[in-house]
Amino acid sequence: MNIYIFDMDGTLTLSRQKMSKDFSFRFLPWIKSHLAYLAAGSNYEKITEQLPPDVVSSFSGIYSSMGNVFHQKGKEIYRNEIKLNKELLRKLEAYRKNTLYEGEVFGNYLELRPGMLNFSVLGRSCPFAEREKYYQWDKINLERETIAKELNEEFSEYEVSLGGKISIDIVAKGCGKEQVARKIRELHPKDKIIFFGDKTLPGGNDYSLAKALFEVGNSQVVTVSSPEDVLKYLKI
Ligand code: M1P
Repeated sequence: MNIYIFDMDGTLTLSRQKMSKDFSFRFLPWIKSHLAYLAAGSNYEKITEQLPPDVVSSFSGIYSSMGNVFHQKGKEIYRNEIKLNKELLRKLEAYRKNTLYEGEVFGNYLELRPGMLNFSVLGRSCPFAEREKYYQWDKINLERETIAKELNEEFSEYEVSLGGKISIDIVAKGCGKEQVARKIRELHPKDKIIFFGDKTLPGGNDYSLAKALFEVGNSQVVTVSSPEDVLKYLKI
């Protein structure tokens, strides 16, 4: 039997958007007849906002906050916490203050989730149009990539990666999505694992999971650019 793992933002949905009606119509019958897990950077609350309840309940388990929280049948099974270094927080404040982005910035730029911190210079409370505006600017100016590189060099106890469109995810070393590979391999020692993610290359927040799956063996990583790619690959 194959075991499937899906990232959420950029893979099953557009970043921070609800699963489209067409996608859920085609995906729901498929997931009901397969064994699948979710491995999202988002927290559980956002997952239940973005995915319809029958899709949520069809997963065999849901790993949220980069694998630091695990839910089964709507019940939280475990959660990890993260210790934040004051110097790291000071640095993040300085990035926000000294950004070269000239558009408006918004609140909730530091979002603490179980086992991780999500940082966005733009601020998570931005309207959707501003999210796209920053994303296009960042694609040219590589602000997030530069911040992640600098933080990874300076703070060896953390791992900093790019997830969605406006933010970066910070976890304690070894406490990112790679945890999911080991947990699922323990639950399913002999089955082939197939993982779908959009940020599976170095620097992306699916990379540690893709790498860990390679290490645990008998697995495959499918890199997608959109939910459409998932449907095409699954032929549904
Ligand atoms: O799951 C991918 C990412 O989705 C969101 O990213 P952004 O708001 O930058 O588009 C965040 O929830 C982020 O943590 C997560 O990794």
